[in-house]
Amino acid sequence: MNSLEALGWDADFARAFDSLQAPGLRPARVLVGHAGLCRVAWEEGELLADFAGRLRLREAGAELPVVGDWVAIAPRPAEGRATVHHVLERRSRFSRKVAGDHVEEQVVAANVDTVFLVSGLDGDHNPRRLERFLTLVRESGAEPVVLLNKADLCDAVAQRRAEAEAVALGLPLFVIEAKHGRGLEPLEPWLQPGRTIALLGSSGVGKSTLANRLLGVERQKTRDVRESDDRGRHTTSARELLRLPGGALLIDTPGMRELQLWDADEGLGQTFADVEEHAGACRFRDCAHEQEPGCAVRAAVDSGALPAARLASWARLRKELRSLADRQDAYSRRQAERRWIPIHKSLRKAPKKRG
Ligand SMILES: Nc1nc2c(ncn2[C@@H]2O[C@H](COP(=O)(O)OP(=O)(O)OP(=O)(O)O)[C@@H](O)[C@H]2O)c(=O)[nH]1
Ligand SMILES: [Mg+2]
Ligand SMILES: [Zn+2]
Repeated sequence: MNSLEALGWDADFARAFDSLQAPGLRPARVLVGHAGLCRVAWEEGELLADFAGRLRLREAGAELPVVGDWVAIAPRPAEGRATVHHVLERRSRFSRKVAGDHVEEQVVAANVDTVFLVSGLDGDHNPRRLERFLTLVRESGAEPVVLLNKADLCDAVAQRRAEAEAVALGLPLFVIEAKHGRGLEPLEPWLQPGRTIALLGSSGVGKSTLANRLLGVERQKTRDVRESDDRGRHTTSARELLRLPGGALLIDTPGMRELQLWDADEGLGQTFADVEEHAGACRFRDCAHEQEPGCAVRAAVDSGALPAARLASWARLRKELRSLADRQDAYSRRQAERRWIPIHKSLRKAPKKRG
């Protein structure tokens, strides 16, 4: 038996569920999602769920149930099965562009309260990558907490920490050693019962190692020391909602190699609040802070008030988002045209009116 509250249920989700007015359906939370199937937890245990017809349509795309989603199911407990009929509105969602050339949104996790953004203090540490991850997290609606892991492998912790703080702009930031369980006490406030935390960061930074520490058992497979040179491989492959002994819910994720942003203008603004602050004083409202006269951001860089690297990162990510938006427009146009074709055909086939 589960209580819905222990799974993260609250008044907002209850309201969303009630507004469906779907007699016979029950609320459940997605523990792990696969193509066309997911495992859910509901008040009476766990079920394997398929999707109702409406959700199987190709257009469903970003609306398909993913780990963390609250869904309305028609349970068939005797069979251990269920069918998902609705995905409740998401409080937060992690989206990225699907890998490759397709210009489509891929939602990878939903209803996450806090993200532990993990970065390795070994060779992996990179403030520019941290900016990219922060932009994604800010856009998602979840609260970011920055964790600098593997302190034992770094002999310049103070310096690395200062570099990360210059990018995190006041966000909670902690130095930890997941492998040895050191420095984890300050994470307590975020690990309250019913709260959902996702671990995010590049492959090999120690997300699953941290998950195991928090779980208190070696449940998640971690990269073997012997394989530690094998940078191309991801040890974790599925995103799964895990229940921690203290009652919090944790999603371990596979390190994302190709982290392409999706619609993250707001996330960018928040991540680069220092750039935005100066931008308010630019002469032109849509100033790109390049060659425009009266640019307060360039002036801030010249005077040393804003690090040049921050402006460069902002410009790089903004360019990426602009180009994505352009391709997205072209893509939706093509999709819209494609939808029209069958209609044209059927019009052609329609018998001519006699007149
Ligand atoms: N020295 C040291 N090694 C660590 C620490 N935390 C994790 N590691 C090691 O880092 C390696 C990678 O850890 P994982 O937990 O598998 O990394 P991950 O982020 O889950 O990787 P993916 O699942 O591929 O995304 C393992 O060999 C861990 O033992 C730490 O605090 N110190
Ligand atoms: Mg892992
Ligand atoms: Zn400007």
